[in-house]
Amino acid sequence: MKLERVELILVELPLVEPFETSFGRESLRPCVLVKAQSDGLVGWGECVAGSGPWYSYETVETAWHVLRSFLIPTVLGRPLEHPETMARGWARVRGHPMAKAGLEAALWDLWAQAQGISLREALGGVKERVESGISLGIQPSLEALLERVERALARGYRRVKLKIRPGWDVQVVKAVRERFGPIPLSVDANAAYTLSDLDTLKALDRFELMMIEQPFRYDDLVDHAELQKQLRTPICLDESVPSPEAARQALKLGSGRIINVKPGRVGGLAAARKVHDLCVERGVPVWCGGMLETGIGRAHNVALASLPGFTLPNDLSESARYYRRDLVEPPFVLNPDGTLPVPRGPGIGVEVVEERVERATVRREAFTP
Ligand code: SMG
Ligand code: MG
Repeated sequence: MKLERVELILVELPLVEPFETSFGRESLRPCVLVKAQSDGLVGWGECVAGSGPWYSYETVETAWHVLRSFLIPTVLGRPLEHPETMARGWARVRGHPMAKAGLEAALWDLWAQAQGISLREALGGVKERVESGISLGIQPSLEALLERVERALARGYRRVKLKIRPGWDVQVVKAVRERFGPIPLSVDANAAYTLSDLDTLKALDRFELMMIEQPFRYDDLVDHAELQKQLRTPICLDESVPSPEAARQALKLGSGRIINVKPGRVGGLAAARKVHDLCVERGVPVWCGGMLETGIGRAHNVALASLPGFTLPNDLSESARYYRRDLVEPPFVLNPDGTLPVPRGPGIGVEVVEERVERATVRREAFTP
């Protein structure tokens, strides 16, 4: 069995509603899909790089370039082996974790199918359902936010995360606490603060939040460690952990007490599992983050979140919260207990509806040996 063909497909999908964070507002989600073929099987991956270098330096265009020029050529025409073995081919490529994760994801799907097992089994996952949380973007008004929190709770989400930035923080959290009481609540700053905002962060410390996610710079570990010493609330690192090695350093420095695991940010599912294993060893809880994935990336993330160390609710919401018509069937629908089912079929366990992919496609390019 050889890897016969890899195709890159740039799709654009309108979000059900715009998503606003401290670094910007997004209404149309572009993403690069990776379709890998071998011996009659098709594996799918999703690259989570966005339209601009805001969340990280990667973009749709840098990912496309790195995939086509440096990553795909290292695996094309080779015998299909375990994704970790295949990934050794691009080990010398520095950075670009989202590009790597997109291709590796397609190989995981393909390889699991070739073994006749689910991605969950391939990764060593144990859970049949994973806890679902919701991340609520910055809203035009407090009323709009309160209404969304109410809807999320009624729908059964097990944790609500609020995006914050200077000017949309303490008062917002206070209002949510006053209206909804002791619900599982967290905040995510996407790197919008510095040590000079200590007063604000200390004010947030009084609201019994489950965590404060990524308050400081995307590449900082030192100031986060300083801050963690001064707060009761656990700091959760997201952007600051671009690899398993960075996770190890962050835990050594005490830069946070929780890690948000995103395969795209750390270079793939194998690297994500390494972060998980390291955290389990050290008694640090992890949860799976989200990048507004379509059902393809979501299926990979749900399988990852079935590993035993994912003990906190994940940023894995149901399909309908993001897209009117997801790219997969069946779409992800929340169970009444606020969990998402982990698909049991071979590979990612959901069917990619090619006709919907086609309709969302902006550009595609196929590679053969
Ligand atoms: O997929 O539900 C989701 C979004 C979760 O808030 C979310 N992600 O920093 O954790 C984060 C943000 C990054 C999103 S940028 C597109
Ligand atoms: Mg985050």
